[in-house]
Amino acid sequence: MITLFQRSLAAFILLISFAATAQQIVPQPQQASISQQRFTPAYYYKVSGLKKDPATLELLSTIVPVEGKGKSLPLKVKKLKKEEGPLQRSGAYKLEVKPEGISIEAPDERGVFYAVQTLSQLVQQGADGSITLPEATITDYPDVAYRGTVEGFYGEPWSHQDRLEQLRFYGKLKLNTYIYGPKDDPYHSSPNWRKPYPEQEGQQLKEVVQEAKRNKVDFVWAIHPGKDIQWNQADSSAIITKFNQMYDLGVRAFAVFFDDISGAGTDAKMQANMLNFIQRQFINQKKDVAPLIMCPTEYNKGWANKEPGTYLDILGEQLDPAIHVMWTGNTVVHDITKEGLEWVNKRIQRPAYVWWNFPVSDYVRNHLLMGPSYGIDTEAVHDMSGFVTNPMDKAEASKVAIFGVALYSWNMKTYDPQQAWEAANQYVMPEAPEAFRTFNAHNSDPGPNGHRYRRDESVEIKPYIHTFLETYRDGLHPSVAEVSRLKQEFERIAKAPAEIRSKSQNKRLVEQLEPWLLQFELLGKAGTHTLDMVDSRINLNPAAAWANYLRVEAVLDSMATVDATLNLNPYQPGVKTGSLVLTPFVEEVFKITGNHFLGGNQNIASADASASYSQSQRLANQPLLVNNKGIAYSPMLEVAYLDSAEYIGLKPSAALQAQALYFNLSNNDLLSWGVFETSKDGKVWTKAEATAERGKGSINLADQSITYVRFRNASDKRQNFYLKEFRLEVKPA
Ligand code: 14T
Repeated sequence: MITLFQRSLAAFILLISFAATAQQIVPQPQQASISQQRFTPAYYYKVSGLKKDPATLELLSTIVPVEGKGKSLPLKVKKLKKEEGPLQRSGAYKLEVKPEGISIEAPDERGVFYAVQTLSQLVQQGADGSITLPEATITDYPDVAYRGTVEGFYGEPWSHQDRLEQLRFYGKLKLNTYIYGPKDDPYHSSPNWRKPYPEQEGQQLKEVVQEAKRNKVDFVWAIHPGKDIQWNQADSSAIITKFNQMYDLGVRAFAVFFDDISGAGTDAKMQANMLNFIQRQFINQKKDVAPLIMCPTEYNKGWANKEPGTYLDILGEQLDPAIHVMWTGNTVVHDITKEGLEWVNKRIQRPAYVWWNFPVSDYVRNHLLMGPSYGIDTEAVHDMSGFVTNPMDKAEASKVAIFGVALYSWNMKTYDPQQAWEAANQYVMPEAPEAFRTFNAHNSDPGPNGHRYRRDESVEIKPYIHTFLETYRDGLHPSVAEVSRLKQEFERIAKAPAEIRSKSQNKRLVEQLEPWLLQFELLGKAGTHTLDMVDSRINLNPAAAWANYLRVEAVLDSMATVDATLNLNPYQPGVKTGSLVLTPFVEEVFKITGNHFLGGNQNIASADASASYSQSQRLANQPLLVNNKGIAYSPMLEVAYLDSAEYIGLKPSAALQAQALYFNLSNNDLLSWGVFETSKDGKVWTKAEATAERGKGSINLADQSITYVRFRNASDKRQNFYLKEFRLEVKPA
């Protein structure tokens, strides 16, 4: 028999091992044995073998004590002896942590730096500043040689500060590549690719290059000359000259992009000639620059000429084998599959350098892409030479997706998109991980778009939403349990933005999210009111249901205002949140409930409109205002008219009882040509006695249980008036 004590002991042990896994190394090392027990280093560490790399030494000094008097422990850094296999890769390392000392072996400085980054994740600091370490033996190396990002989107390029912070982030996650190619930098592309950067821009790029070096990231400067390139000696020299200028700023890695161009620049032979020329005249001449990278014009299968011997085959045959060729997959924005890569690799005769167009949002600028990095094949390790993601213009917000790419490209076999995303939420916003997770879970799908690229969103809540809607659409009440499950989520949503704003230390991230935080908070409120509304109906409390209906309407109005006034770009202006599941849910439940109160059916676009009752087309199209003052036509500025026998009226459903009609039609002899009438069924009409002063007055309708009210032109000719007020005061039945 298992005693309660045994059970809680088991739970306790489970908790410990969970805590241990929770502080795993990211990205996951290839081989690691890390002890559960921790020790406190007895003395400071005497470092040897790091003289030539002051940046890494400085980093190390922030992790373990490296200065002191008297006894010390050894921390030995050694060049990894001619070892075969993956440990020869740039960034590989062996790290051994023992109470007697620490040893690091690596084939290059990047490997040493990565060992120190791993060490920084092993170390724990007590409140008193003392540190502990676990015994550990780690053998680690990257799966993909080039890993990182390509700042390759259209729109406002990242800021200087954003870039510096990104590079520090990459260093920690063992990403080694940042390709610089913002489409809207005029010195990267036309018109100014031939010109040197102005003093200030050049200076800033120099700083970025320095920060990249400190973090062992290759800063790859890309040129985009294809829009107006001339295939002549002058433009070949212009590229070399520009590359030399960038070399003088410290750049040691280069790329040439031929994407998104038309005309003469798209010629494969000319491109290959030019690139081979750069390879000979520049890359091979400098002894210290990384392999050249090119982005082809036909950079995805959808755009590729499939005829043998065409564009991609020409590059494959003619391009110097040392040059890397980028590839976005089967379409511009697509999952990355092994089969897809095999297809292109055959043609370009080398493993493609993947340019993954996620989480870039330049084609859906009203959305954020905060979901997991999934749809990248974990079997494709041998089919790619590099893997970079094209991020959002919001650098900080892109960290969630980039984190996933770091884990994927370092250790592909163990990559799990969901796990990586959970860890990313923690890593990117440690002060409010749950709120951030909630936000990200409902801000991931780009919405309908030209690339037909969609992402999961609101995955956990989706099944509940579906059963709820199926019931509610049939005019039935969802279960109380269902309502409260959904309400819980919307309450979480309503609270998340305030928590993120108040707790996150990352002000830049919060700033980039802000329009969406605002919208998300409103969505939380709209959803909460929506479920209160349904709850009131389940509890047969129509007055509360109506009050909540009006609250939902008010919040949806605010959401429309946010969407219409923030993030005003000319492409996809506005702010969409929860757009795949939650916002449509709120809107549909609102509409169904509107139909219940106001009449009409779901074929009519807006429930409000279905309450209007008027056969003059112009008046029937006039929008209605529904609020706690009742149901009213929104006032018209221009002259309104009714032809003989035409009418203007309102017909809420039986769920609302008419209390009084308030009218102001601003016509001196209104009652000489027109008549107010009421009806229960829209067939039999009764004249309602009214008095009016200059066309203004009211009619008491309480206790008559009527649903139709109208004002009819009883004369034989057209009559003009002003629609200043036509409002039915209502009460839920
Ligand atoms: F170079 C390519 F690999 C590439 O993806 N180019 C652009 C890229 O800069 C952009 O951020 C991305 C996402 O919008 O798609 C490419 O740009 C396009 C794609 C189109 F389908 C530009 C126009 C298009 F019609």
